[in-house]
Amino acid sequence: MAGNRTLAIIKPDAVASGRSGAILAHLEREGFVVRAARLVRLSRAQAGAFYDVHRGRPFYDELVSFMTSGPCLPLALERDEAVARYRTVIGATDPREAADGTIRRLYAESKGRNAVHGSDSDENAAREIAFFFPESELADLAAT
Ligand code: IDP
Ligand code: MG
Repeated sequence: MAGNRTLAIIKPDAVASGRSGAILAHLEREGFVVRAARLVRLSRAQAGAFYDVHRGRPFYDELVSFMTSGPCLPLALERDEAVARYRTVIGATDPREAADGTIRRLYAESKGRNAVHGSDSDENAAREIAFFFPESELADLAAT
């Protein structure tokens, strides 16, 4: 079904500070179901390719360095209106601008080290999920 999946990444700051469990619990409380998960230490080439849309921006090198600084936890998540609902739950990119109770407000350190990634469209969600997970690794919820 279109529009029901998004790609989340619990970023290296949140994994290193032991917030992965709290963030995952927050997402599950908000109705997201985990279809796939993998702890991964990205190479510079992988992080650069994932964030290729930002290549040339002033924060690009900082972003690639941060995303390769330790393991991160990509998650393929499912619920209705997944992209829009997830963006609401995580809040604005800069935690100082994120609404009270959002994941970035609760757990992010700064605009760069901001705890979580989220897809920004259904098209990018499909591309980003495929970047980390072959379709065959997405758990079939109907079979559980
Ligand atoms: P998003 O993660 O809310 O979609 P984007 O604008 O797509 O935000 O930026 C991607 C990531 O790049 C952000 O989550 C953040 O980690 C980093 N980033 C964006 N803008 C800045 C900045 O001004 N300074 C440092 N890092 C930034
Ligand atoms: Mg973005």
